[in-house]
Amino acid sequence: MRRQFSDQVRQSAVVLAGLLAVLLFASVPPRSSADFSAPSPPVVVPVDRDGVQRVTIVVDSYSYTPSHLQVDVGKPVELILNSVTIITPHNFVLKDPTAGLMIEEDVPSGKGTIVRFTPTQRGLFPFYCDKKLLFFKSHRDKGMEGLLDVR
Ligand SMILES: [Cu+2]
Repeated sequence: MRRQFSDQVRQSAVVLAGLLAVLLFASVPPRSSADFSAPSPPVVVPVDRDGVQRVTIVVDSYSYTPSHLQVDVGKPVELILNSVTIITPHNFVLKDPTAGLMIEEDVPSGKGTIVRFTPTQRGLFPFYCDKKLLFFKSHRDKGMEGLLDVR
């Protein structure tokens, strides 16, 4: 009798734990571009005399400034990423294989990096820093992300 009772308790505990796990899992939505509310209006990247859409982005912990960019489709883009951090390394990740964009560039502390590409599809493309220290939150989770609006 006693054993039966403890078995029942154990079974209930397992069922409860399962339910809890399902609830926890279900309450974490998948990340998408819709999760990032970019500051509006976007910075319209100007076209230089050489036909390149060129903009300088300040890379800091944990931000890109500006973080919301608007560019024209089919014209080359040049992002001049200037890090102003003293120690923390960052990077710039913009990946959308269907749009032919597979960018992952390191931005070492206190240094500059230039990212060049030509967008061939219109759309909203999130970019972010995926650096992360041990068990801490990723830089993206700390707000280090932005949005490229290709029109
Ligand atoms: Cu970072």
